[in-house]
Parts: sequence; C-alpha cells; structure tokens
Amino acid sequence: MDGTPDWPGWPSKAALRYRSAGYWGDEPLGDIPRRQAALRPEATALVDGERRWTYAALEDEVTTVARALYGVGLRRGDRVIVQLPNVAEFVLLWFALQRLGVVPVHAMPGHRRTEIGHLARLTDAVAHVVPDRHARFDHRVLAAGIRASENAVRRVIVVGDVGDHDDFIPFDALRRGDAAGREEEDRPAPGDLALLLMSGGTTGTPKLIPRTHQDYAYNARAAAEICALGPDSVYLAVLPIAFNFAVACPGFLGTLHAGGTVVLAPNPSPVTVFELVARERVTITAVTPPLVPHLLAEARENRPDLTSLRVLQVGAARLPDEVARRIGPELGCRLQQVFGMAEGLLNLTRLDDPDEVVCTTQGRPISPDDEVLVVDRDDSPVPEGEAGELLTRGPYTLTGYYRSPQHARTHFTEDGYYRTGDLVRRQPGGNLRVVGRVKDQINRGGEKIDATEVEEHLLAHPEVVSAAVVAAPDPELGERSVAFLVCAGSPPDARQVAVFLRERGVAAYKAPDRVRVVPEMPFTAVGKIDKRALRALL
Ligand code: OOB
Repeated sequence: MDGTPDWPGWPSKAALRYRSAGYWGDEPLGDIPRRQAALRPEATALVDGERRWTYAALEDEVTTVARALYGVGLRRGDRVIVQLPNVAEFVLLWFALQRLGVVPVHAMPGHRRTEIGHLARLTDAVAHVVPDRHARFDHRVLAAGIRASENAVRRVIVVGDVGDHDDFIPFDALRRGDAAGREEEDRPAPGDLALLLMSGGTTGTPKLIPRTHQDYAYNARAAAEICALGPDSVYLAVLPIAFNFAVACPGFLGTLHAGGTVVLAPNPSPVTVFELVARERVTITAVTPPLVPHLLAEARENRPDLTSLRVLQVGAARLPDEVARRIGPELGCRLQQVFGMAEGLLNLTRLDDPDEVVCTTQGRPISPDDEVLVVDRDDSPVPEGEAGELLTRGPYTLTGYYRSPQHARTHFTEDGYYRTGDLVRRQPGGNLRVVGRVKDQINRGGEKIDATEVEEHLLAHPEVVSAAVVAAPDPELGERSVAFLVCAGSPPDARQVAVFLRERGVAAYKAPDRVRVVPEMPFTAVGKIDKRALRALL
C-alpha cells in the first residue's frame, strides 16, 4: 500500500500496474500551467467576465500566489478549505496550492457552519478561503465564526473586500506578491495527496475522498482524450467550479491539460450560458439534468448562436431518455452522458457512439483498468442486463476515505471494491444504465443529500420524536426531499423546519422540500423505519 495513516492508498501490485500501463505519470497537477505556458504562452487559458489570462499570465500569477502563500506560512501537506464560487481566483489559488503541495478541501459556496466546521475538524485545515459575499450571504461572518471555534484555522483569505476584518488576508494582496516568500523547495510527489473532495455521504456526516496527483491527473487526461479536447477547445464552467464534474471530468483541469481555454460562467441561467457560448465560441460545457429543459426552451425562443458548441455533457443525476433525445436536434451539438462520482469511477458515452447508446445509457468507464461488478445482495454477480449494485476499483477510484478507517467495512468489499450504492444494468457493449440506488440518499437534481444527516438534525428539534427523509419523484429536479415526522407537540411546517436547520448552520439545499406529519412510523421486520412504505405514501 502506498498511502499514509490518513488514507490507505492502492495495493502495491495495482499501483505498479497503473504506473507501467502509463496511467499514472510524474507530472504534479501544479505543473500543468507551466507546461502549457512554455508551449503556447500567448494562447488564452482563462476567461472570467472581462478578465482574461494567457497561459504566460496564468503561469506568472500562479507562481506569484504560490510564493505569497508560502510567505503567509502554508506548507506542503497542509489542508486549506476552499469555498469559492466560479471566479478566476479559484483557478489561480488552486494551482498555487498544488505548487506548494498544499491540499485544497473542496467546499461549496452554500455550505455553512455545520459543514465547514466538520471539514475543519476532520482535516485540521489551517486556512479558509471565502468570497466576501455570495448569493446574498456574507462569507466573512461565516469564516470569522469558524476561525473562532476551530483551533487549527488561523488564516482567512478573502476574494474581494475583507471589510472590517483587518486580520483577514485579501487575495489581491497575494496576487501582488505582498507577502512574497520562497516556493518549491517542497515539490509534491505524484503519489501525494492533491485534494480532498466531499462525498455525497450516507452515514450522517460528510466523508472526504483523498485524490492524489497521479490519479486525478489521469482522471482529467483520460476524460479530455475521450472528449477530444485540444488547444482549440473552449470549456464553459457552468456547474460549481469545485465540483469534481467541473474540475476533472474533463472540466477546467482536463481543458488546461490539453492547452484549451476555460471560461467561467457566473451563474447557470440559460441566457448567461448561451451569451458566453456565442461570445467565447465555446465548444464544450457541462450541466445537470434539471438545466436541460431550460436550455432547450431558451434555444427555441431566442435562437442564440450555438454554432461553436460541439458537446453538451449532462450528468450527476439521471437524464430522462426523452429529454436526451431532444438535445442533438434542438441544440445542434452532441450529447455526452456522464455518470461519475467524487469517489472516482467516471463513465462517459463516447462522441462516436450511436444515438441510441448516447440517449439511453450513462456511458462506460473511461479506463481499460476500471473494474466494475454488478452484484446482488450477497455480492454475487448478476447476469448481464439485470439490475444490481455497482462495485468498482481502478486507477483513480479511492480505496478508503480520509481519516475514516471505520468506513472500510461498510463501503468497500474485502478485495477492495468501492460500493457505489448505485443500482445499474450493464448492456452488452459495457454501457451502464443507472436504474436506482441502495444508498440512503436523495439526488436533488444532482445535489446529493444524506438522509441520515438531515434526520439527525431534525431529531434535535424539540417537537420531533421521529424523523425519516426520503426522495419523492419530481418532474423538475428528478427528486425532491420529503421529511416524515412524528411529533410530540405542535408540528413544524416546511418553512419552520428550514429556519430551524438554517439556525443550526446547515446548508439550505438540505432542508426538506416537504414535511409530512404522520402519527407513527412504519417499521420493517427487523425494526428499522420502513422507507419503502413511506415512499409508497407519496
Ligand atoms: C457526481 O458526483 P457525486 O459524488 O456528487 O455523486 C455521485 C452519485 C453517483 O453515485 C450516482 O448516485 C449519482 O451521483 N449520479 C448519477 C449520474 N451521475 C452521478 N445518477 C444517474 N445518472 C447519472 N448520470 O455526481 C459526478 C461526478 C463526476 C462527474 C459527474 C457527476
């Protein structure tokens, strides 16, 4: 095993195979801008609104910011919580951290005290990077609270205005190199931890996924090759930039690896998306299924110029076949279905697959060495075409969560397969159809909600005696969350529950869309709350 006490790493035999097959290389992630700056210094690397960076400029800034981060005391192996929206500073900071071997912990802008506090404690993060305000929320106040309560978090870096927090570090000061220090005597090794991604989770508290330089670089490179990315490619980042889908599937990392241009969308509205597609001659972008009908409607009504767009990636939740079939004819581009997970395994339909495969399956693994099994409840493989749980191991799939040895038994088989919790059918060509899941999660249009985690918060409500959160089918989001509650006194409604969760510092997307009060819970034969019976009530 090549890991550390914090995470297990791959068995040495497998690691040897991944290296000799050429999947794992030596280039640390932080070297990508440098390599491209040498090849094509004047080509456009990054666009955020009116701000543009050539590869030479990107490389310069990354170097300056890395030195400045070293100057403020960040060192190889440190963890830093990065909680930024789609702004160029995310990309500059991310590569600067990679240069130093400092590990970004990817948080979402919508996360609050509960989630960030948990990340801080689990990782002993030494810094928290936030925007000043985003979506009518003051992240500086959140960051001040986190720093006051979590000992390790000593530095707060703010993109924008620090306000009256004099001891916060403005990101612009790092860009100017105000705190210039040295850099790079501590170059990360290919097998080092490169970033930590949050898992959708199913055990009450978010788990973290360790990704290394070598496995993540391979993830991005293999995805970029399948998407035929090159120097002429222009990738539009519509999804949150910290989401694995937008980072490395192929995302900004795969695009920059290939020498293309990354354009950041400030919001996912169809008008914004199509304006950027037309203005920047975007060739590829990625969205979740709920956005697709809005894109189709906007295209029909306002006839934007989509002539540059070659590929629309759709994934993170199930895309209905009938919506899939409309994409090619109505947008004039190729659909690519994407079935991925922060834990690793990435499935893509291929650009030259027949329409039937592209519209009815969620693709197949990107690596010849991705091993997938479809099994029944006893872990025995089911016949091809039948539904079963997807198990997987391979060159970029985790072998254990970060600092969570207790999850080894529940989330992995004895021979090291990760239990995805997804129910799939495998078609003859190896393409997978996602048909359901066994994990206790709600997939709210691509956003994952851990039922247990929300239930634990609900149980803290003074009136709530028993709580069960389940998924209800929804025409817009695919699924919404419904909380069934047994209450002692006067039961809270959905709005009151949302306020209660907000006051507990829980991200807003986790609040149940609906609350249903029941006199008592149905139970299974073994005495667990019978969620199947509850779903039947919907
Ligand atoms: C992506 O990553 P996560 O970690 O937020 O969620 C993973 C889970 C999968 O286990 C599956 O349950 C679901 O999301 N999922 C899909 C899907 N893609 C993901 N379910 C049905 N159809 C699909 N196409 O969601 C993610 C990571 C990288 C790339 C794309 C998505």
